[in-house]
This record gives sequence, structure tokens and C-alpha cells, in this order.
Amino acid sequence: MLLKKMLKKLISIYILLILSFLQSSAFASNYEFNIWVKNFKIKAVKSGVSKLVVDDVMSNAIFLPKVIKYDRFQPEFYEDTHTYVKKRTNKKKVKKGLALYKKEKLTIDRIEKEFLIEKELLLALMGIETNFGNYLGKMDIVSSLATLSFDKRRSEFFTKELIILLKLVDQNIIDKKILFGSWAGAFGNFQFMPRTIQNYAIDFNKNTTIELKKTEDSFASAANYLNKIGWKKNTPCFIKIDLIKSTPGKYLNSSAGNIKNRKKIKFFKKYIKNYANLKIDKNLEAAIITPDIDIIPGANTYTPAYLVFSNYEKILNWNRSLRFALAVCTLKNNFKNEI
Ligand SMILES: [Ca+2]
Repeated sequence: MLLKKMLKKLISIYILLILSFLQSSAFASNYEFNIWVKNFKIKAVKSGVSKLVVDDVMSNAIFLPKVIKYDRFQPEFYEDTHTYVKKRTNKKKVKKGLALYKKEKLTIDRIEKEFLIEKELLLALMGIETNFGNYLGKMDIVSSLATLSFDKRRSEFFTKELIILLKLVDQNIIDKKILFGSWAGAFGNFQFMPRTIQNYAIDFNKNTTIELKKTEDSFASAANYLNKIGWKKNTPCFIKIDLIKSTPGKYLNSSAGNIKNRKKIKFFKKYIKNYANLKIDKNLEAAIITPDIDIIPGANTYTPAYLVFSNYEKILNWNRSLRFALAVCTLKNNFKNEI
């Protein structure tokens, strides 16, 4: 009995200790966050944003612990390629995209023609980024970006994004009242980060504001972005291949940050089992990717494998994830068969 009582008491002390530790660490991070905000504001003013806008926009910035949680558990980190692509390119998604296309055909066709970007690609990107505008995100972007800037993992990147966002507000390009989006600070139908807005967003319908949650401006901005980074209309993105097991490891890319060993397809002939069946110009330059190597423990190194082309790397430019780019091009092909 005595032992039981002692054990109970020990457990309650233990719980109390954990609770007080959690409270004090939350307090510590809030305290440190506020110091960070103070220093950030000085930095933002120094980089040319008006003090009025810095004070105003940053006044409601808070530390959002769930943003850190999302950052550490992105599906790109743990879903294998088959699951990831299948989830994002199903028939339901195609149907939804076709309905949007039917409704906005005139605008989308005009944008395709003007920017030389396939409507199927634009639909695929919008479908994967926000399920056709149905999931735009409700997070306060300023707090999201501030939290990720305060966090150590990619502090420099997000600090720059936040300063750009303040500049966009300062220059009246963006209305601070509508700054709600994803946990990572992305905004609108195509989830543009502040730097993308600054470099590529356009006021297509010329009503003096850039509306990235509306079809005209968001589709034109996405098409302008893809055109400027060098997407080539009607050229391939990727093709699935079967590799022989003795393919040298140096030709297998598994990191989206650095695609290496690009060669003409015919160079890889002896490593590709289905080479003869590939319906593609064998003089095209390509690289091999095997995206599951890094995330699936004990994954068969050679499956799945793909030849990827210059267009594929443009989608990596949009979002540095091998699986994301495969999903976008797969959904694009699914649309192609329906439109
Ligand atoms: Ca506009």
C-alpha cells in the first residue's frame, strides 16, 4: 500500500515538473521571440521599408508553435512517391479542374496563348497547390514568416521573405488586410511566396491591384512565372523507366536541390530495361531520379526511377521537391487526356 502511495506521489510530482517545464519553455520562446521581433524591425527599416509599415504590420506578429510542427512533418519528407503522387492526381481532382476550366475557359485559353504555357500545367499546379482555390490557407502569413525566421532551420530564407512582404505592403502592391495563407507564408491560388509575388505577379486585368486569389491575375501570374523561368511548351517533363541493378550510383539523383549528371538519353541506353519502348527523342538531355532512396528505409534503390528533362527542373524551381514535380506533371498529363 505504502509503495503504491509513494508511486502515486512520485507520478504527480513528475507530471507537475513536466508541466512547469513546458510552461517555462513556452515563456522562454515567447520572450526570445519578442526580442527577435525587436531586432527584426530595426533590420527591416534599415533595408528600406518605412518605419510606419514595419511597426504596423509587425504589431500583431506572434510565435506560432504549430508552424514549427508543420515544418518538421512535411509529406515530402515521409510519403513514398507512389502514395504522394496518387493522392494528388486522382480522378476527383481531374473532374474538379475540368469544371473550373469549363467555367473560366475564355480567360485560361487567352493566358495559355499569351504566355505560351499549357492550360493543363496551370490547372495541375493550382490543383496541387490549393485544390483549385479551395484550400488557400487561413494562417496569418506575417506570424508564419516571423515564426520561421525566428526558428533556426531556415532563418535566413524566411527573414528575406518577410522583408520582401513588408516592402510589398509598403509599396501598396499588397493589401495587408488580406495576408492569410499557408503555414509557410505562401499566398493565393498558386501559393506564391513574397519573393515570387515581387518578381512575377502581374495585374493582368489592369484594375490596379494584383489579386492572387482570383482567376485572371493568379493564372496570368503563374503563367508569367513559368514562362520567365524557362518552361518550354509542348516538350516533355519526365518519363518512367526500369533500371538495371548495376546502374552506377552516381547517375541516380535523389536530392531536388542538385540534379547532376545530365546526359543525352542514348547515353543511358545500357542501364534502361525498357529503352526500346521509350517513345521519345533519344537525343534529348535528361537526368535520372530515384526519389525514394532517401526517405524509405531499405527501399529498392532502383524503383521507382524516372528520366527527367529541363521542364521538370523548372517545376523544382517552383517547389524543391522531386515528388511535387512528379505529381504536377502527372496531373498535367491526366488533364491532357481529358481536354
Ligand atoms: Ca488585377
